[in-house]
Amino acid sequence: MEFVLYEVKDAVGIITINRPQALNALNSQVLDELDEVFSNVDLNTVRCLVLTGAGEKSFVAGADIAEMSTLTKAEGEAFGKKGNDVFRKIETFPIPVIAAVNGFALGGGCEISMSCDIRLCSDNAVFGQPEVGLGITPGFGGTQRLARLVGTGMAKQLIYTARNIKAPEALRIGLVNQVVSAELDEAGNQVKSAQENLLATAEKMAATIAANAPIAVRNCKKAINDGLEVDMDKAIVIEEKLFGDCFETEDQRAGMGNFLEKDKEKKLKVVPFKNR
Ligand code: CO8
Repeated sequence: MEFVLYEVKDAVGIITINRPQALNALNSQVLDELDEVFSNVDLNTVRCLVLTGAGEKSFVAGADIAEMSTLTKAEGEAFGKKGNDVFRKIETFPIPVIAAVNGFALGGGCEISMSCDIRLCSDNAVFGQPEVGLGITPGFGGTQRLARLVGTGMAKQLIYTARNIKAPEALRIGLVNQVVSAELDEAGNQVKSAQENLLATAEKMAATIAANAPIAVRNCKKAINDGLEVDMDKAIVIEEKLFGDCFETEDQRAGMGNFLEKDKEKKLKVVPFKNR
């Protein structure tokens, strides 16, 4: 692959969009490669993913403006669908995906981060939906996911004004879960850059998630995602079914067994997912 890197550390997969010469902008090839990487994640061994961008400056500076500049209406719609299909795949991917947003997350960059389950960002991150300034609407789910994440009024304000916001404001409005700065030692010397610390924080969170019961974690993601699309009466039925689905699994037996046996480490002795 030319533009997407994939690395596995224990049960955590790290996907890096690697097109720094264009600030990791999403062209068709990047979208195709992302689709392929997600299709090839070994779900028997990997339990959580981290998605990030190469370099310190940019997570993803949007869809590729040069590629989009000459599209016809039909081609524009098809390009939107291409991105939406990949982003929906991320959103509904069986295991959690953490976006580690290092720098610019504009347009399609903000949108791909919103298709992830959790967003962590470095303190130099900049979010925005600048599309109306380019004569288009957000086209990779921004009009839908931003409103769901930060509320209709704030989403409309950000999208209509095309104003970029910095990490502290993104945190304040609930667009990101956490802002990560450089790690300093007691003397104030930098131990890790914000980018390094961001990745370390994301990997640590992913490892924590990966150490929990995998069937339960998957069912939580599905329950939250599917439940948000229906009314509460239907939503609690979705939860009941996924809750029930956990029983008689090794996850549940081991998880509750550890508690009852007063296992000091309280570590889940869960089997690989394929042995379910
Ligand atoms: N597309 C293509 N190339 C890009 C993009 C992009 N989105 N962003 C940056 N680049 C390229 C630049 O052209 C430049 O290339 P070169 O060195 O060959 O000239 C290189 O990356 C470095 O960029 P800059 O020199 O501009 O770097 P600066 O530090 O001066 O500025 C910015 C950084 C502020 C991030 C600036 O690059 C910028 O404004 N980029 C565009 C941001 C943007 O508007 N993004 C939204 C795009 S629209 C979108 O994402 C819609 C998604 C839905 C699509 C639906 C399709 C139907």
